[in-house]
Amino acid sequence: MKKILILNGPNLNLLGKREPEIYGSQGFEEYFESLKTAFSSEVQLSYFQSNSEGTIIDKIHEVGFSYDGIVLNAGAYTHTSVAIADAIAAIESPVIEVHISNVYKRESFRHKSYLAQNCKGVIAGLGLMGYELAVRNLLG
Ligand code: CA2
Repeated sequence: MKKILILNGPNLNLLGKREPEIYGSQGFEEYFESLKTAFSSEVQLSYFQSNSEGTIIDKIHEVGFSYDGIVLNAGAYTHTSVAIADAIAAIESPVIEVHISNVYKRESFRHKSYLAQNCKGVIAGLGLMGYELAVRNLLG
């Protein structure tokens, strides 16, 4: 069975609790359970969230040579982290960058991604559905 990791970065543990007008009202754990059920016959989905840059990098290294893909929402580290960009470049698994909000409709500092050039693709602004679309793409 194929294996895909969904990896969320800083503050995404607050989903559903704050700023519902930007990020929606559903918590990620609840959404992840429905995703896991929907894909249960096709892929082993796992989920990890961290607020720390180093922990996110460790997780990328841990799965990046054995998993069939990573769906990564690195949160604000997207716009700042050369270290996460380097980690993505160093692994073999394809990575799809996902953003819940349309970062291009927001502040200009959110328009820059250090990660995108090392990713298979980028999805932004489609809400939580972006994670499902990314998983579908990684399954081929
Ligand atoms: O749109 C996205 O998915 C973002 O990656 C979310 C990040 C933001 O820094 C990026 O520019 C775009 C922030 C995540 C914060 O999540 C919250 C969720 C609920 C309440 C407060 C923050």
